[in-house]
Amino acid sequence: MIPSNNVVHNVGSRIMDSSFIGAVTKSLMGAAFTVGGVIASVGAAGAAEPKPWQMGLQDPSGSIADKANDLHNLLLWIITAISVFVLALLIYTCIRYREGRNPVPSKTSHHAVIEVVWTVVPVLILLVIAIPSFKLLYYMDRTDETDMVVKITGAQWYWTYEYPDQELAYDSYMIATEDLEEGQKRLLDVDYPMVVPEGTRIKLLIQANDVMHSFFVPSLAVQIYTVAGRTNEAWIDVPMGEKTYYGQCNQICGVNHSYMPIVIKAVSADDYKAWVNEAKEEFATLDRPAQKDDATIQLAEAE
Ligand SMILES: [Cu+2]
Repeated sequence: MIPSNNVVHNVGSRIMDSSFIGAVTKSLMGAAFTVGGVIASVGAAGAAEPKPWQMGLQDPSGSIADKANDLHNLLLWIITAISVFVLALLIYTCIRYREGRNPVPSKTSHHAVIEVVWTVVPVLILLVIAIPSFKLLYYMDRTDETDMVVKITGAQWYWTYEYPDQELAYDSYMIATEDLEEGQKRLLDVDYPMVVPEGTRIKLLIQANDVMHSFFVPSLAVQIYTVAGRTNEAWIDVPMGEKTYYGQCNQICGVNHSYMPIVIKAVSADDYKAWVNEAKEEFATLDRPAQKDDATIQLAEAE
């Protein structure tokens, strides 16, 4: 028996969490500090969320996000160098070979050396990009070292979190703008966040109840589609420190797509135990209205 809970459900709008120009600026400045793999790590307390007028990515949390951020910074250096080089070449050509200075244009149509260079150099650049990309892809694909499992189900328009080891499940709805309390974030805070212990690696089993959704938490660098009838797997590396990570569904999933935010709350191990006990009591009396048609869900246990 997996109990659950069902509360208010509401509206809001999407928030952009990054912009390209901002990312370039920030990363160019940030890259100087990140060379050598040193990432300015985020403060232990607080929240990972989009900020008004934010430029650049959210601060990375955990090993996956650190690596993704490093790759992003590397790519920005490369893409910036290529863009500057091409622009300089264009400007030089326009000036040097303008009609006034160069009235009789060259009729050259082949140049073996140049052709070899402009084929080989891009291949080398792609190789330089591919190696860290594949390393990251394999790193974030799966891991055997997870400490616990959370099963996440996307539904129109809320999330269901299930802790199979704890026999605990509940729904998570956005808090309506009119119901917000002091300090709560509009369009981002939810009634029941996904609570996890700090410093854990968590396997996520992700599926959908109806249409496609996407579980996206930028600061943890996790984004995975939820598909009905299929279980996708991902994992997150929640670092030490009590912190709240905000995310959103980022697959257009219907009229209230913008109103199914994700909140992951990392707490200390003791607080987590206390929360599990409380949650078991709180959600035990409720049935599972959203998923009453599901067969009783039997999940694989964490290794
Ligand atoms: Cu959705």
